[in-house]
Amino acid sequence: MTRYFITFEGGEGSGKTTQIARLANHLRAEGQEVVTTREPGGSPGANALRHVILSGAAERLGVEVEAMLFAAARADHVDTLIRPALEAGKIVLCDRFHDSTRVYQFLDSDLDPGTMDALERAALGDLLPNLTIILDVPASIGVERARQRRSDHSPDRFEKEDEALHERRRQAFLKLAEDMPERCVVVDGTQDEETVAEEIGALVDDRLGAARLEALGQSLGAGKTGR
Ligand code: Z5A
Repeated sequence: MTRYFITFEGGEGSGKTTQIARLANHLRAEGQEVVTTREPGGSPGANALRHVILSGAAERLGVEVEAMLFAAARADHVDTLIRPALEAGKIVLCDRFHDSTRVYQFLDSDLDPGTMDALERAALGDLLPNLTIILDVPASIGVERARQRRSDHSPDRFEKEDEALHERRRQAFLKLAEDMPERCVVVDGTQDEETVAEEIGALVDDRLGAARLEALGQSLGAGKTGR
């Protein structure tokens, strides 16, 4: 059993939901226990907040309150679903996580970065993803994909925003990857679905192999010192 936490990030329509489903199938076929989830939401408490946030009901309260609501939803999600699944040795795949708050709430806002750090500490404690896959597509492609898929419902609070802002967010995700190359890997989401899935499957197999070797090394080391 390999306890491992993978988050997927990127703009809307970048293919996160599609690729999480494909990666879950790939890992389950290898015999792994996998939990898939998403933010905002993923637990009953967080799902109640998802509706408040995406309907736009909280928008007039300002970006700081919205950031707090995302953090409150995340704290419930981490405590009731993510941490228990990891402690049970499962692999958790999560559609968006704390990097989305960094990009969506803190980019272009005059919020104090100290607020962001405090909210992250409160929601995450010492939990960080082992791997973050950033699906990169130009905003024009992502927005168009989301628009086509949406034919039967009106755009939510974030889908209404203009393409230039979505493009700035894309650049902010790329900057996160540049700043944290160990944790964040950028995958070209403009490739066809199958090619993206193969690239992600190979990347995750590699990382899981390395994590198992490291865990084995640690247990052998502990065995030696325990003698
Ligand atoms: N938000 C925030 O502000 N702060 C936070 O802390 C968090 C979130 C956690 C949640 O929206 C919103 O909350 C989000 C940020 C904000 N808003 N925005 N923008 P959501 O959960 O409703 O949706 P989303 O996260 O933005 O994802 P999405 O729009 O559902 O897209 P996706 O999951 O990345 O893509 P998809 O559903 O897999 O694919 C979209 C379409 O493209 C679909 O028809 C696919 O069949 C198609 N597709 C997928 N892959 C391909 C390829 N490779 N080629 C062609 N077509 C493809």
